Amino acid sequence: MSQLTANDLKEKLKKKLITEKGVEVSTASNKDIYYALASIVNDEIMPKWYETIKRYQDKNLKQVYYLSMEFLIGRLLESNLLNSGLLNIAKEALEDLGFCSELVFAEERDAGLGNGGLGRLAACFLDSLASLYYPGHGFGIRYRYGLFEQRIIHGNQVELPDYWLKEPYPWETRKEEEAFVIQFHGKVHMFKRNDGSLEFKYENTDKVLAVPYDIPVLGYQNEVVNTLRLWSAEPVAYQEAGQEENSEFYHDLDHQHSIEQISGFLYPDDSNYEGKELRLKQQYFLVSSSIQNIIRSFKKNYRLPISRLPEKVVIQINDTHPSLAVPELMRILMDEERLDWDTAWEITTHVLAYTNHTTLSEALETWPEEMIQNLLPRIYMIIDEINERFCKSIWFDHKELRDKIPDLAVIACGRVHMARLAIVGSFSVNGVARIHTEILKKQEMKDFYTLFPNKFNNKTNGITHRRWLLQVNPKLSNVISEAIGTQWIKRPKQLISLLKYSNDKALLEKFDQVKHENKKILANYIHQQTGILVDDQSIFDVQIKRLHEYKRQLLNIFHVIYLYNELKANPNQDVTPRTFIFGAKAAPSYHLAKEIIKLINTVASIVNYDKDINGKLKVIFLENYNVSLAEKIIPAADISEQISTASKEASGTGNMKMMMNGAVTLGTMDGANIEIYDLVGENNIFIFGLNADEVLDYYQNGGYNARDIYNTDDRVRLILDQLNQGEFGIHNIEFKDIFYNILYHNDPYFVLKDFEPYLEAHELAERAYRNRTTWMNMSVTNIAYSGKFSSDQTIREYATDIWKIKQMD
Ligand code: 26W
Repeated sequence: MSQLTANDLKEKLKKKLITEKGVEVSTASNKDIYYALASIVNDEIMPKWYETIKRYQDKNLKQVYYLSMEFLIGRLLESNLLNSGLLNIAKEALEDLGFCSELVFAEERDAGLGNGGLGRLAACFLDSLASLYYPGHGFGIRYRYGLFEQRIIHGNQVELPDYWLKEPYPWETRKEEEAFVIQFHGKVHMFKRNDGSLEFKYENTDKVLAVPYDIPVLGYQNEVVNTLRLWSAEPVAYQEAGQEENSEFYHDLDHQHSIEQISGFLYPDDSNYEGKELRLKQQYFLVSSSIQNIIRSFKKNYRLPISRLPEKVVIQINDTHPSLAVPELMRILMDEERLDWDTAWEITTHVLAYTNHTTLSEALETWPEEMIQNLLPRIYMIIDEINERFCKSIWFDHKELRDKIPDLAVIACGRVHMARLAIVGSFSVNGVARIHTEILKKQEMKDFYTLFPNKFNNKTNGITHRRWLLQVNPKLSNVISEAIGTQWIKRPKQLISLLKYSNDKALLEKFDQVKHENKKILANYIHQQTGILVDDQSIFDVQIKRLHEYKRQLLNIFHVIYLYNELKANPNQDVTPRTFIFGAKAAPSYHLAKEIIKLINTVASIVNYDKDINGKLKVIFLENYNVSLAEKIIPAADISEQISTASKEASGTGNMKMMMNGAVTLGTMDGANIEIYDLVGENNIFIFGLNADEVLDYYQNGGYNARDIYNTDDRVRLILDQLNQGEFGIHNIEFKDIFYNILYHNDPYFVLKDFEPYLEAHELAERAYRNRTTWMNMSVTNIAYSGKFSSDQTIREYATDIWKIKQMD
């Protein structure tokens, strides 16, 4: 940990400003200060980074590599200060110099290199790996454009490009000399060598250079600095491309542009798989550069025969997006390391492990056979052989599954099924919450579970409590530490000691005060952003996540419309004022999701300005939901809305973040909500609605008729008619698709079915909230149990059960 004092830091800042920027503190901008401070932190980091790499090498430790198309790391200055033990003195130094630390931190652009849960999980995992002294590193893509920036214009989502690299990014180091060449297209020729082995030669391939940019990943005050390596696509030098210096090819700007496009932008869809060739190129680009890198490091560091790769290397693939790792590792082992098929297969299937993050069928990746064949001819040959051998093994060794071969084959009906490829090629397949893993085993991957029962295991997700509690909620962290000491920071499960105080009125009041202060801060932010005044004494009811039908933001806004209708009918109703806060991006091509955003904003524009309502109800849609915005909202949440149609949300992680900050969950028995329920008990959570079995039963056997509810429930009919008849101040057709989806497509996500139980859950919550002691007791109980969801716990489980890696001592 750094020994710097606030005064040292001030001096260093002054010096940096002069030497690197030529400005004095008195004239420095927040941005100048941001860069100067980042540079000081980097000076602290660099020697530790170098030391960490050396120590891993000296100790010969097995390494884990986390391959992911997404790393949603957000901002780094504040978390790097926190982890290097400099945050408090930095805040003090900045204040002394007349700067507001928050404004300085806000100068950093979010690294939005992810869509949502899967990308943020990868970032939390890196934090835990480093904090727990594990030799673990991330490999991803350095997209020039991250997830789009969302603006709301006249209630509609508008997408703007996120050119986050417009200004220099102080955390990355370009390592040109460590680049690799990646090959696409071309022809493969097969030759027999004298020893009978096969040699594959490529002709006319398109070569692309993968240049790494390294970002340090700091452990919490433990001197460890791991690496997140992001690949950037560039044209290769003409010599390497086999071209003349002044050839047309090399100077063809279109060609250069098409290469750079490979790391050009992040695909903004986290639900619908899109079969675009560029996406496939991105996937192979990530996989090939990372695996080449892993093999080179293995050879350089361990000097062991390649057959011992599984002793020193394990690769976790984050969903199926990097599942070309299976044939790519096979290719390198066979074509470059000259191993035979069986030996290569033995190694591959002991190095790769696969995590599944969704059971939504529309998200399951399959690629047209010809596309892979044309883009990656050698890889296609290998997949074809994997498929053939796998199908044969079923035919001969699992006769009972012969009929199922079309549903199991890696290549079927002209498409390559990536999840099947990942399962066959990995030694571990895990789901991300208990119920999710059970659904994989019993339904989605049932036959694979029969074939490989030992591969399947559960690893419930987690979140880093360092960012999501210590950093984002310093006030709450202080009150916790005053009560139970600071040990929970290194051992989050010790938050459980808070239970002893869950009836201590004085302490509960302190928690209440902190929540209220956080709500005031958020209320100010809301005012600043939207011009709307919200009552900081009202219940802050929060739903923040990607917009998707299965997540049911629609159910939430229907409830708001219901409350509004009730208040209009009876303005003097004695209700606790409520503020409903939404944050959500819709995939640009997801029409219905965008219509739901428009509906939320339309309801907001009516409710917020209706004098009859007298401020008892407010609806806030905060635009551009991202990691930094989550950090502002979560500490202020009272109610955490986790209302997905049961069976659909693999885990959820926002549920854990809000719980850890003292919000009480109102949700369905889905994903990790179930595990929250098991811990806190039925009195400390509001559960409603269909459970997963009931939902799956309806899907299989029918029996649900949404129109019956429309016909019999006046409250529901009123809402739907208001949508359909343009009561919300718009012409009739605006929300027709929502209306049709519910009544003509039979409400596929059971919004109407769960409507009444949802109302009841809200009524219970409102009643509980009125009794401050009851509520704060619930809130503190949730914080107490939340340590279980620290990603430290999750990473320990991955490390011992799957990766078999050791902490550095
Ligand atoms: C091919 C398009 C695509 C892109 C991303 C399909 C699917 C994805 C991800 C798998 C979607 C995702 O982020 N899933 C979420 O993963 C979280 C971390 O495990 C879980 O907590 C969420 O429940 C799950 O929806």
